[in-house]
Amino acid sequence: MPESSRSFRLGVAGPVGTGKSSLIATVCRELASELRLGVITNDIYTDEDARLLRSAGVLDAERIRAVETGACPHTAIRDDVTPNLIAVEDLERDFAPLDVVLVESGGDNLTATFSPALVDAQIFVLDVAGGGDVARKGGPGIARADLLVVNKTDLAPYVGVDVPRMVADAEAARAGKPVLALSRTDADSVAALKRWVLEMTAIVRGGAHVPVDPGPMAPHSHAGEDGEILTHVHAHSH
Ligand SMILES: Nc1nc2c(ncn2[C@@H]2O[C@H](COP(=O)(O)OP(=O)(O)OP(=O)(O)O)[C@@H](O)[C@H]2O)c(=O)[nH]1
Ligand SMILES: [Mg+2]
Repeated sequence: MPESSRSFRLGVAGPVGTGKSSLIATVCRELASELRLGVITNDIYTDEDARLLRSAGVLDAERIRAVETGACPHTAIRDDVTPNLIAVEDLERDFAPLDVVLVESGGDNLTATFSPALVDAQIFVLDVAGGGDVARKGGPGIARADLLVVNKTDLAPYVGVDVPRMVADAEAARAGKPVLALSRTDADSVAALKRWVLEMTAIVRGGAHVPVDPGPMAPHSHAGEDGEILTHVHAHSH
């Protein structure tokens, strides 16, 4: 594929239910008139996220495609990224030229991050409902994603979380990389997210951005389909 038809590939990862699909819907709503967008979702067993995004009506339904990973979400976004790369390249070919393809990871735990072989930059999404101390727990996404989002700040009073404190904890874990307190009900925070995506798009287009691998990950386990526990380590060469 000629270089000019390659989009900026932006990953969105983070624990289950923190608002990854909602953030992608917000980005589409805010930027679909300025940038040519596509979306790839990853779910283990379903295309639920793709259907949710299509029904949000923020982007042409054909520009939103699902990869059913059938396995550990880490595998699909790190170790065997081929199905995702094919999905991204198909989308880029079918709707050429695209400016940005957003790739949503299957929701998982704190350790899942994208391989730089799949995305150019990545957002890691936490939410206040997961607890104010989550940012202090660290992990590769929290420490080294290109942007860390502390989402659903509108819920902070209900779950007893001090947002400035949670943001300060996150900043302390990130050596100067940005942290954004976000709520879809807070227009200023949505504008800040939009600015970050536009700036990152310009940086990646300009060739000045070097994708960074936030890994490595800790060994972890998953319950298999029949209930057995699968423990495995992802080996990576850096
Ligand atoms: N109050 C509030 N709720 C939000 C916000 N963003 C998302 N949500 C809600 O959080 C829930 C989960 O959002 P999703 O966007 O589906 O989260 P996800 O991370 O994509 O979830 P998985 O893909 O299942 O891991 C939904 O009920 C959303 O409506 C927000 O800014 N404020
Ligand atoms: Mg989702």
